[in-house]
Amino acid sequence: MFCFQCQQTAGNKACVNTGVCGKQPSTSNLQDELICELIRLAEAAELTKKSIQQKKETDPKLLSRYLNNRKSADRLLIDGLFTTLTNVNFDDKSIKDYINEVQKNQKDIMRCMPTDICNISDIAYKNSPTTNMNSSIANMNFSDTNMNSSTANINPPTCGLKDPHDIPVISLWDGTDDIVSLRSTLLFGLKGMAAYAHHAMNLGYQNDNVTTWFYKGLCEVNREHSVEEWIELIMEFGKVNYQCMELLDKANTESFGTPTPTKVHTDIRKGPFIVVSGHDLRDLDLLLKQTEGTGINVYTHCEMLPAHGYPKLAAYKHLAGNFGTAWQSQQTEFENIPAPVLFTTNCLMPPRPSYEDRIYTTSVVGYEGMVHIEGTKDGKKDFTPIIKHALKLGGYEHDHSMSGINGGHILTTGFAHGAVLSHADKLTAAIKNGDIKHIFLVGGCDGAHPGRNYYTEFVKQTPMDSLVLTLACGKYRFNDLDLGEIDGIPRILDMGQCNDSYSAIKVALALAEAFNCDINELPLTLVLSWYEQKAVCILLTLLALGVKNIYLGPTLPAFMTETVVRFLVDTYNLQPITAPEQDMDAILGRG
Ligand code: FSO
Ligand code: SF4
Repeated sequence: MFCFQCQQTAGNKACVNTGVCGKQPSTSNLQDELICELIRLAEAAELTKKSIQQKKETDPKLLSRYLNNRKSADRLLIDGLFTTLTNVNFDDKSIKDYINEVQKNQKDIMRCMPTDICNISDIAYKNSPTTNMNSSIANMNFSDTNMNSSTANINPPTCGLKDPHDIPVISLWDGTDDIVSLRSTLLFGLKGMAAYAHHAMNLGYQNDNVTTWFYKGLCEVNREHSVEEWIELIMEFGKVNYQCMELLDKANTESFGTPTPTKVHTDIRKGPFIVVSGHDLRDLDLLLKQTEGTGINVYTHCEMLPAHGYPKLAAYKHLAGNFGTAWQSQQTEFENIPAPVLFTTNCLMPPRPSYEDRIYTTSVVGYEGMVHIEGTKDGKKDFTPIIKHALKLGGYEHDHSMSGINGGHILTTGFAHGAVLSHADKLTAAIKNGDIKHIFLVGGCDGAHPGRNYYTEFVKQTPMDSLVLTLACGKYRFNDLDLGEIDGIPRILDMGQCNDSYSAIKVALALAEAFNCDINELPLTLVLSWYEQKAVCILLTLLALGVKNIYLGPTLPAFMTETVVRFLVDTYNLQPITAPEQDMDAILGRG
């Protein structure tokens, strides 16, 4: 196995035996295989589309069959990429089944290709000799003269391509370090964007530009490019991901209302309950509907906390509070609770025997031996197994204080862009008159890395005349701190999940407009923590939008080579975090 896609990768280099996340070599290899099959699917779909377009007269039946199959491919690409994200799916069987489904779709799509037109010369022939060329391709006759010398002996067919496995797919980790790094940056960004597109799609929202870019992105991963071309592609991707984040924001707010500041309890009421983790608001909504009137209370865990801010979700009286802290503490926090836990997305850790029978997965999440709640094609889900389990366990006999694990206090969430910008005048006035001298966005993922207490210390050191915007699960490092208020505005404002990073960008852009300045001229500093691939796509979006001076930690991505890091530092003044006081001094221009 070879995997270096997340922050906790072994030795900050790569996991090559078993993943630090618990991923086994067989799973890792299957995930790579799945990525290659998704690339092949994207190539097959684009190739077929082009062939159909090149026909003088389009056969309407063929076109409609193609469009139907392409619709299935949209979902397969998005969910397939999401499946391979860190801490999502550890279940070899489900990944194998998924690969089979993708291969079936590749064939169905290619059956729509007009028999007399074939464009295989458009695809990966510019790849290096390390490309896994299928021998049937290698023996075909070339008519294309536009090839580089390393592949000039490989001949594309003139027509009649039928088998998806005739489409060459790159070896993901082969090539010079810089090229593997740039290819990986785009691939990991695509994985992150797939998570956003997945949630939006679950709510019935799609954006053609975004969906089309999954095809384009995967095909480009399968090409050779110069460093400059890779960077251009990565920046283009960052802009498309912004559209995807905007789409998800629209999907969530139109479905569940504009988030409003909401107080959330952290203790557990007596009686049966279910804990819901992950990011998918639709799954939470479905579960809340199905548990209404059953006497079961539902508690959010980790990244599900911001769900309390959405009016339509908050309206469920049995959405009772938030349980525990960030994902990396789940193995101790889930140990003794008398309740089952539902994982709608990441971050799932290998469950300990003491609670493994209480873990349920749904959607792209998977773990061998856990009960998986499958959805129907039209998105219906039956949560009866977990509901019955919760009733059987019965919960606590009395109201239960969770003060041992982050309980015993009230958290506040719901400060997404709608809520913050409804006070835009107050905010700009406070900045103008000096009541607010600086705004920090301290957000991103949490994790087990020891250096992550940097973020707690950093927030503790923020001056009293500064605001701290936050989002994602990294907030659990400091969201129980009482930092007080400025003019009635709480100093810590929870803008939502990592999936809501759009909110932070929107607020920053609105402030820049109000002050008639560039985003980089605002008294605003982004201090980010990264863990998995959603953080990668967010970072690429920020860079593509021209945001500079971002502080990033706890370590820089292992998949970024010195050349790539140097480019980011030189162009965007990206700063690896150092020590809280040192960075604070630099940001505020002290000492
Ligand atoms: Fe945290 Fe996990 Fe939201 Fe990430 S739960 S670490 S960016 O997967 O998803 O912030
Ligand atoms: Fe290692 Fe992260 Fe890959 Fe898991 S996802 S195998 S921890 S690099």
